[in-house]
Amino acid sequence: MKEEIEIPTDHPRANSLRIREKLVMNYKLGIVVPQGLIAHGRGEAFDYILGERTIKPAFKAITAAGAAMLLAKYPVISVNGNSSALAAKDLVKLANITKSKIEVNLFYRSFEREIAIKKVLTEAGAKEVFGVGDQASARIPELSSERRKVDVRGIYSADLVLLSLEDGDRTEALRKMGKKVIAIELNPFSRTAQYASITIVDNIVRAVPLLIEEVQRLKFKSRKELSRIVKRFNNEKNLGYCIEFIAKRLIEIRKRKILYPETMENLSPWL
Ligand code: PTJ
Repeated sequence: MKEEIEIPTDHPRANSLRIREKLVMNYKLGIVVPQGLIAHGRGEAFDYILGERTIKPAFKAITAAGAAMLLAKYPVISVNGNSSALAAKDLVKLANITKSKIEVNLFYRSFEREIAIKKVLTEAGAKEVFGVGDQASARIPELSSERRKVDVRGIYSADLVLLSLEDGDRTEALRKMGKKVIAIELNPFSRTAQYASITIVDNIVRAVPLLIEEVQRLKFKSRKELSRIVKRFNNEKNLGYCIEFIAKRLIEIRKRKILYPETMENLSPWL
């Protein structure tokens, strides 16, 4: 499917507009729900404040996430409409290098969407996709949304779940089941961000490629060293740094009327 409009390459917000086009196209294909477009808008607002770049605390979380995925016995990557539209290829690549399973898990569940998302993931190279139709017959306890439906061979049995663009209830419920949760979430105030074991406050389109690079680097480390990396990481503290970064950036913008990333150098050490 073609983009609605040709986005001028020299447009200052070309990248952001291209991402929007991707979501709109995927909405038309029945992969993204209309609510997903609204959710993206919330993410965009946070990304705008962050300066549309990966900040230092996100890099720290990515290192911890890479180590945790390599240490996990049964890692599963949970995919929904937005994440498959924005990062299917990279998520499949990440699954391959971390030996993770991939499962479709939707808030607005319908069989048609499950099949459409499975197709996207299969075309992106996934050999096996869990959580479609009757396969999602297991239940996450104490969760009433459609997200409670999981695959017994996937999320239900996982010791670690990587999820993104999500509502907080399931993260909390998965933690109660004793699972480690890695969340990719632009909003550090969200319940997902607060409940996850490791929160990567970054745009999924930047975070997953960086996570792949980090896993490639970390895979030569010993399990002892990987455990040390995970133990040293403190999610609450790291979220605090993200919030401090946002506060400083807002004050900086207010004081100097700056808006653009090239003027953000003075915000180090957070960048
Ligand atoms: O495909 P479904 O049926 O599972 O539905 C997916 C949506 C996204 C509609 C559903 O999970 C939902 O309603 O999510 P929320 O509660 O709106 O939360 C989405 C979160 O994703 C928000 O807190 C945003 O900040 C965040 N977000 C949006 N875009 C991005 C993002 N985080 C990282 N990268 C993004 N590109």
